Amino acid sequence: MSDYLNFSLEGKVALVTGASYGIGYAIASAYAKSGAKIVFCDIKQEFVDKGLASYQADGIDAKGYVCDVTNEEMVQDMVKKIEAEIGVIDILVNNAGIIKRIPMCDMTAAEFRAVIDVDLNAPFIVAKAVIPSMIKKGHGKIINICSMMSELGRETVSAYAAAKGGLKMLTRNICAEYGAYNIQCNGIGPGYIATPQTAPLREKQPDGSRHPFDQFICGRTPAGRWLQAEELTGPAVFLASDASNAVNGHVLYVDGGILAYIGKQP
Ligand code: NAP
Ligand code: GCO
Repeated sequence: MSDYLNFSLEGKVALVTGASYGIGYAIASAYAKSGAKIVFCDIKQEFVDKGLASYQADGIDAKGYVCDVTNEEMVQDMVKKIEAEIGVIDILVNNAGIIKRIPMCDMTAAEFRAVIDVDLNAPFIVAKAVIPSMIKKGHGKIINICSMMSELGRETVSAYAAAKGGLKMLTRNICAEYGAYNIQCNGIGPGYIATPQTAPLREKQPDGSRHPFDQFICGRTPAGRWLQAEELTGPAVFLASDASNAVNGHVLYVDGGILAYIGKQP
């Protein structure tokens, strides 16, 4: 079969950061089912252990490392260990991320920096750690998990939007700088996904009614619902496979149509 229709990840090593649960877990699981060897990291051993137990329960043989992706020394050490123990990383998904929902003028510079550190500096650090071996190997796939906030702003998420907007441009710049080495760097821009990160936006109100944001976002989404992390996996496998070798510097929005829609008339 020609590479153009090769969606398999057979024999590839995939590192997904922050993949003990949530979107990272869904993507890593889909990669395993497409034939890849899965490696993931999380900031705490307890979350790595929980993640390993989940992967095992799903019949997935994953390897987990404790690594704070904002710490360049830890990242460099982790990548060296992965290369020695598993093999050169063919696919990197920069998934680890945090958000702080604070009105900008109430946010401290330290809080702003903390979000930028995980959501923008860390993808730079991890990509920089894996690219040299990808160049030597003659190919590589880097997928950065962007956001609606790579394109849109909203109240209380200034740091997160700045980071995710920057991540879109980092994606394009890695494409520009390393496309010549057969490295494709693309983004996935999820819409609103039901994960622990968005749980506060879906919490039932004291009177049992839906959270106002829950109602708002369903009205802003043509699909009329929150998306599931598993709905990102097909696009994630495509961008990790040879089928996307001519796709580079692109952010694929998997948002149920939010970016195309002005919103339901009240
Ligand atoms: P999540 O449930 O909060 O999971 C985030 C993961 O990142 C956790 O495993 C977390 O580990 C890990 N992490 C955080 N800081 C880290 C660090 N310094 N080093 C290593 N791991 C770290 O988030 P999610 O909803 O799955 O989102 C995953 C990615 O998708 C994020 O980049 C997020 O911005 C993006 N995204 C989410 C949505 C959505 O609607 N959910 C939409 C668009 C984009 P700990 O638990 O140990 O902190
Ligand atoms: C928020 C949400 C969003 C999602 C996602 C949307 O507070 O608006 O957390 O930012 O996480 O990034 O694409």
